[in-house]
Amino acid sequence: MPSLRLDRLVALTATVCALGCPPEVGDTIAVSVTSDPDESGTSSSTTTADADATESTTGATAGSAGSESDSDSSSMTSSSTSSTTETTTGQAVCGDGEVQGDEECDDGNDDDLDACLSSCELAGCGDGIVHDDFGEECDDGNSVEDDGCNSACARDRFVFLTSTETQGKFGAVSGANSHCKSLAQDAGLPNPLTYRAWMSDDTHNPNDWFLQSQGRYLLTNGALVANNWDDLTDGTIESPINVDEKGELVENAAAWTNTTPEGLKHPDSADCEGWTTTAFPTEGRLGQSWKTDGEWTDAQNFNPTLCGGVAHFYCFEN
Ligand SMILES: [Ca+2]
Ligand SMILES: [Ca+2]
Ligand SMILES: [Ca+2]
Ligand SMILES: [Ca+2]
Repeated sequence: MPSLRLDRLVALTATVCALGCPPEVGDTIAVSVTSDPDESGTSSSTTTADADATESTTGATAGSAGSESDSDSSSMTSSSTSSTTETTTGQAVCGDGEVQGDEECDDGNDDDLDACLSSCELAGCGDGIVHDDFGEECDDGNSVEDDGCNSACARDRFVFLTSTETQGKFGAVSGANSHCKSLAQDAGLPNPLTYRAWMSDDTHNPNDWFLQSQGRYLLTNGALVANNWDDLTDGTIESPINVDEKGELVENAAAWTNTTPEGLKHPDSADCEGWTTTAFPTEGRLGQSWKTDGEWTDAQNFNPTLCGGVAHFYCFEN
C-alpha cells in the first residue's frame, strides 16, 4: 500500500510539474523513479524532467486501470511492476495485446500461425512461416523463384506423361485419375494422391477442376513446363510433356485429352462417350506430347481419332 500511494503522489506531483515546476521538484521525481527497478537506472535524471512527468501521468492512469484488471489475480507487486514498465517505457510493448508504436498488430499471444506474429508483424508471404489458412503452400522466407517455393509462396508441381498407354476406354476421367495416382505413387513422386489427368468430358475439365497454382509446373526430370497456371494455359508451354513418371523420355507419343490449351472441354468434343467405349466409330481427341504450342493438348492434324487407338495421359500434381 505505501508504495502505491507514493506512486500516486509522485504521479500527482508529476502532473502538476508538467504544468511547470521548479527544478527542485523535478529532482524529487528523478529520485522516486530511480527507486524503480531496472530501466530507470539507465535514464538520465537531467533530461527526463518533462518526459518523466508525462510518462508517469499516463502510467498513473494505465496503472489504475491495470490494478482493476489485476485485482483478481493478486498482489500489489504485480500492479506496481506493471505500472513501472508502462511508466519507464511508455512505448510499444509487443505482446501486451495493444497496437502501439511501429507494431503492425499485437494479439497478445506468441502464436506465429495466426494472423499476427509474435514479433507484432502481420503474417504474410515471406515471413518464413507457412500460413496455410491464408493460401500459402510454402514459405521459405526468400524471393528466389526457382528453389521449390516461389515469392508467391506457391510450391512446384510435377507433370508427367504416363509410361503406359491405353485405348479410349479406361473407366471415365476417374479411371484416368486413378491411373495417374498409382503411377505417381509407384514412382515415389510427392503428393501422389493429388494427381489428376488432364482430360475433359461432359462434367470435367482442368480449368474447373484443377487447382490453378501460382507455382511452377515441372517435368519429373526438372524441366520447366510453365511458371504457373496462367502460363500453362496461355497457348504454349515451355517444355513438351514427353517425360514419364520416372523421368524417362517417351518419344512421339499421343495423349487422350479432349481439352483445349486453355484447359476447357474441346468445343468439338469427342471423348469416347465419356471414355467408356472403344466401339467403332466412336472418337476421342488427342494431344501430341512432343509439341509446345497448343497442339500439346489439341493436335490439329489427326483429331478426332478412333477410340480403338492407343494413347497416354498427361498427369498433373494438384
Ligand atoms: Ca503492443
Ligand atoms: Ca499471434
Ligand atoms: Ca507466411
Ligand atoms: Ca523461394
